[in-house]
Amino acid sequence: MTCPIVTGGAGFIGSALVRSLLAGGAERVAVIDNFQSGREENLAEVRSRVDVHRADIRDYAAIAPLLQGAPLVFHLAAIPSVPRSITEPVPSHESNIDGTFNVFRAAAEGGAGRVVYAASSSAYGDTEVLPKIESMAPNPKSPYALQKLVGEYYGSVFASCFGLETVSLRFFNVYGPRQDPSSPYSGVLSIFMTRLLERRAPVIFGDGGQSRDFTYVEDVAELCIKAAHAPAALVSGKVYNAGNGGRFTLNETWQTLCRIEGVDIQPEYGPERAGDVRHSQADITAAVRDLGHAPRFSFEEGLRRTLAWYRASQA
Ligand code: UD2
Repeated sequence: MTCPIVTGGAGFIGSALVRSLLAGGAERVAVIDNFQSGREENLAEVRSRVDVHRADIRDYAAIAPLLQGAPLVFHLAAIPSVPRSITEPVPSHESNIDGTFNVFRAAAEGGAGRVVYAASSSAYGDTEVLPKIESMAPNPKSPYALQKLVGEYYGSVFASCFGLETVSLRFFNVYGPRQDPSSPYSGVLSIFMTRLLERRAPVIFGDGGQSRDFTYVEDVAELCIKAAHAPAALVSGKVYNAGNGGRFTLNETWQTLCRIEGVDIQPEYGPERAGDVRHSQADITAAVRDLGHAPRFSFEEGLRRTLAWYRASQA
């Protein structure tokens, strides 16, 4: 394989990364996806420049030949969701830990150039201090958080023991066009957006005072590409926050959406979710310094763009 590869490339974030790679000069991009949550239509307008391989990262024999000699591997394939990892811990473990090990192993044995790994802000758990900085001790509160953390550790160990260049990016609550709102495990903003357009109240789990550093998908895609090209001596084996740097409570977020849309809908409240982190906010100093991270989308701008996409896709 001579072009960049994106595992999970038919998914919400993966397909945004594929589009950014192509827009940034890649002639072709290869995608590995098992299409469990990925969708062909996410790649529709770039499909002629994408080599799609329907394969599962849990199947080493299937993916190893695809990663052979790849200049860059972006490993985004995963079963996301904190609550899903609690109700269905086995598939989540198999994809997120075993599958991730397979990707690192295939990349190392196949002589791949670098692996950029999609880690998660959930690794921090609840910290006494905000924003959260990479030097803080991880404190995973859910199987998902632990699984994503294990992937980071594998990334560091593959760098130190097997000479594979790796960079882990802790994604902070990524949102934007194409995030699938249809599952109970969907990201909160995709659910809020569709509820808003249907003029229905969302259900907020807990008191709505929990906060997130919501990060627009294009900013994350750009950062993945920057992480792929940063000097190895500086970044390989390391972990960086991939956030926006801000923090909004769910109550504030719903109010902002209602204001943008010009409606007044009171949310409903339900029980707090198991494994939920209370507050999340990234210190992005290290990513700015070492990777050139430069988020372009304010929260309100990102919300407006995303809402416009959901409106168009429902029309
Ligand atoms: C975690 C990670 C995130 C990413 C993601 C992948 C943290 C802080 N963030 O996101 O970086 O790895 O996992 O899945 O750990 N909620 C509602 N109503 C709903 C849906 C959700 O109130 O209908 C709440 C939920 O309880 C939580 C917040 O919204 O407090 C965000 O939930 P989410 O599932 O969108 O993402 P989260 O924070 O688990």
